[in-house]
Amino acid sequence: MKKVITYGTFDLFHKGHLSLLQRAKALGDYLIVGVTTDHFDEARGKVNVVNSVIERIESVKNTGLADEIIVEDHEGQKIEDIKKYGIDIFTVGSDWVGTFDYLNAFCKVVYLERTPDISSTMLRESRFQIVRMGIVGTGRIAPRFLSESKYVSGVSIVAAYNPEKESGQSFSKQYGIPIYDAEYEKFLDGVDGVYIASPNETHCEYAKMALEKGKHVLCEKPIAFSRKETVELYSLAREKQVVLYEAIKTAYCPGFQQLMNVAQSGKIGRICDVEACFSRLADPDSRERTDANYGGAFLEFAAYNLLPIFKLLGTDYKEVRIDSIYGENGIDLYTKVQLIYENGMGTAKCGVGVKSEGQLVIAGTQGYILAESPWWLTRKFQIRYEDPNVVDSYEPRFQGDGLRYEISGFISKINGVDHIGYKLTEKEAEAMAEITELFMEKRRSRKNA
Ligand code: C2G
Repeated sequence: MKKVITYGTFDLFHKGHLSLLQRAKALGDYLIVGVTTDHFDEARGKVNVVNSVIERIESVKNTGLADEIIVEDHEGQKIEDIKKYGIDIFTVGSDWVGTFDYLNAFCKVVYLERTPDISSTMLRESRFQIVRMGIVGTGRIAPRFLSESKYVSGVSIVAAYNPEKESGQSFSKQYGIPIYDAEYEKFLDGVDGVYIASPNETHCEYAKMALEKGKHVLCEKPIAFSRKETVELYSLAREKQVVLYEAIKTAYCPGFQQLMNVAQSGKIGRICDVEACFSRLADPDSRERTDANYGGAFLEFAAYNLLPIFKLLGTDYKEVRIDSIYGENGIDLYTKVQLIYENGMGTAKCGVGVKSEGQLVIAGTQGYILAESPWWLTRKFQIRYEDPNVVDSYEPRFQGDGLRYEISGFISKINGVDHIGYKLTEKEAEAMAEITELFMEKRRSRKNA
């Protein structure tokens, strides 16, 4: 009996998939189809699959062509499967020519001609209209946003806005963005949504104006400096039926979600303490080190550090204490936020002029999780126990610089694929704004004293 194996995502199952399975089946007597898990797809950079793994398996099953269906959830599995199932032929579409030649050492590799003019990407784009996005602010992160958005289907960057004509124009030219505007209202008319990456103090106003015009908003942190403004922005978004997302990229990284899930799985017992630190010694002439009103360590890093605390201990803290070490110019070089809960505690340490170990430690009654720097991208983490010889290591894959996950989350929410926006909830964003407000008040009153 000749055994054939093939793999795929099979999202929005189409005639290209069907034809491939028919020809794969005809290559032998027994066909095994490996359907990728969501996690594996995310790990290999396919970030906006529409159908769930159950639905995708169902589509393959409905063809009646597969004698056996398995799931593919990690790299290296293909070799394992070939050995395990005694496979004679591995086959896949011609878009992969060359990639799987290494499997020739284990079985025969056949690339089947890909069906022209049909793909899941095309279907996703026709089913969901392409979201035309505009970039507000053309500074440091804008180019990263542009290059990362290329990995997300269903989004196109069509316009840029910057009140400073010269830098905005040269940015648009350099990156081939069709429309440039120095007038915000006009700029908004040409887009479905905006990515706000302008200076911190302008976020709230730009977001508000965009929401009022019924535009989706992905806004860099902090979205606003007070709880009230944040609540207002979210309720405006709800009223206008558009999506408002705060761009805290860690929240959308697949590894970070896995870390949160592992932490809550009971493996370390009850979670008692969450300690997160993120510091980067910024250039003394940079905005972070010189802008006494809107620069400093807290505004730069607190959102990342508070995220795991809120996710694991909730937003109903009992007490909060914020302490800073200030530079001569009044910016906070280092800020520590301590949150006390009924049954736990959290610490967030942020630095732009003080360096410390950038790690996330989650302490529980049975053990602890250690995610080393850069934990905010979460490429790896470990569970450690009393017995130092027992260590569980995790290495979630991570592509690019993480922005693609955030962009994809935003687009999925617009398309109604992610209904709840659980990766960063409104409640969490509001709790962050509450702490931000306290911090800003403290810094202001110190300045005035
Ligand atoms: N396919 C095809 N014609 C198309 C589209 C897809 O023949 N017009 C084939 C692909 O080449 C692949 C299969 O259908 O063999 C499934 O395609 P996808 O769902 O896009 O999965 P893919 O990302 O190609 O995964 O481990 C997974 C494998 O590497 C393949």
